[in-house]
Amino acid sequence: MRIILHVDMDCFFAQVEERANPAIKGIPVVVGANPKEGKGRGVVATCNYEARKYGLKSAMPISIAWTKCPRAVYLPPRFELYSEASCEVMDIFKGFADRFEQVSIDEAYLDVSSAGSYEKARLLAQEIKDRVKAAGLTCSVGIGPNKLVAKIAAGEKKPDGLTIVKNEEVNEFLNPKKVGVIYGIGEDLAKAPEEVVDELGNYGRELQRLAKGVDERDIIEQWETKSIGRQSTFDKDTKNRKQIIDLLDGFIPELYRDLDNERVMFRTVTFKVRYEDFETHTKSRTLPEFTSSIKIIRKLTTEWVDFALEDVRKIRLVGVSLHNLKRKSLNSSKQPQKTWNQ
Ligand code: TTP
Ligand code: MG
Repeated sequence: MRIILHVDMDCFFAQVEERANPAIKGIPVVVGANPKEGKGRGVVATCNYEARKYGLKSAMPISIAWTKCPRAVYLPPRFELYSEASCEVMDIFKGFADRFEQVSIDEAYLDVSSAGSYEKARLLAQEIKDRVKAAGLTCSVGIGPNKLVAKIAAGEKKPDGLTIVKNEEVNEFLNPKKVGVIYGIGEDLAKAPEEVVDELGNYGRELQRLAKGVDERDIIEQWETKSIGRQSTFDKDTKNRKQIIDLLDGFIPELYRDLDNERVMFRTVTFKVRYEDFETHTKSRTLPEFTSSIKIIRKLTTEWVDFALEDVRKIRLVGVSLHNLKRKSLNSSKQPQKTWNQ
């Protein structure tokens, strides 16, 4: 049996701001453009549930938000902070999934089929919610037989919700939903006669299946960086120490750039050497702490080159790779936030 879980963080940017500054918890918080006392252009990115009571919502012009709720705290977005919090919660979700697909900064699908039953999946969802809460945030979870149903279920009770729709409950759950909830389709199409659907071609048939809650779309797992490395073969086998060290030194800026692009630190450095007869050896060192220091790479590889040169054979190839990677914390919560109000 296929069981899909969809998690969506509640009022994401706003609650990350609340976590960074608990003093604004409980009062309306709006993240978005500068309201300039009602003259501001631009829109609301999101707002917390207190602000939603005043009719504020994502994408609303900030000037309208201001007329509806001038006493809210208006904050400029701090994307680094949200992206850091996103990594934090995605790491939690991943730990519970057979397969995992992040769909936006604050939502993900988890294939939890191996739980075996909806009861077990509920326990899993509760555990996810507890872990997220321990990190100071809340999320809403939907569980269903496919992505579509799980996603709609996650939106059913917000904030801090948990909704389960089993196979046999799908029709009952989807039928009363307004056209629009099911990606702009719905009841009408679910009941449309064959000929009408045929008129629409393959896309129409796919839409009708979705409208009936039938969704076979798979979880698409992202490729994850497991290691970063470079290796190169010499034009001619060599025992020249300088030539070998120069080649390895040439890798260092590239490794550094990869670490930076992936925003990761490493703990294990591996050196690879292949001799002229193709015999290949590797040596690894795991450091006491994660680091992004490239100095340590140079120090270790130099040591290993000297060791490799003790062998009588010439060297054909050398490589260095970094494993045991961990996402870097940006520490952006330490940067002070200013409100638009001040
Ligand atoms: P959503 O998950 O759509 O909204 P949300 O998390 O703020 O609120 P909900 O509790 O209803 O899930 O979007 C996630 C984040 O994406 C949101 O916090 C801010 C950003 N966003 C925008 O910047 N503009 C938009 O129009 C929307 C919809 C979201
Ligand atoms: Mg959300």
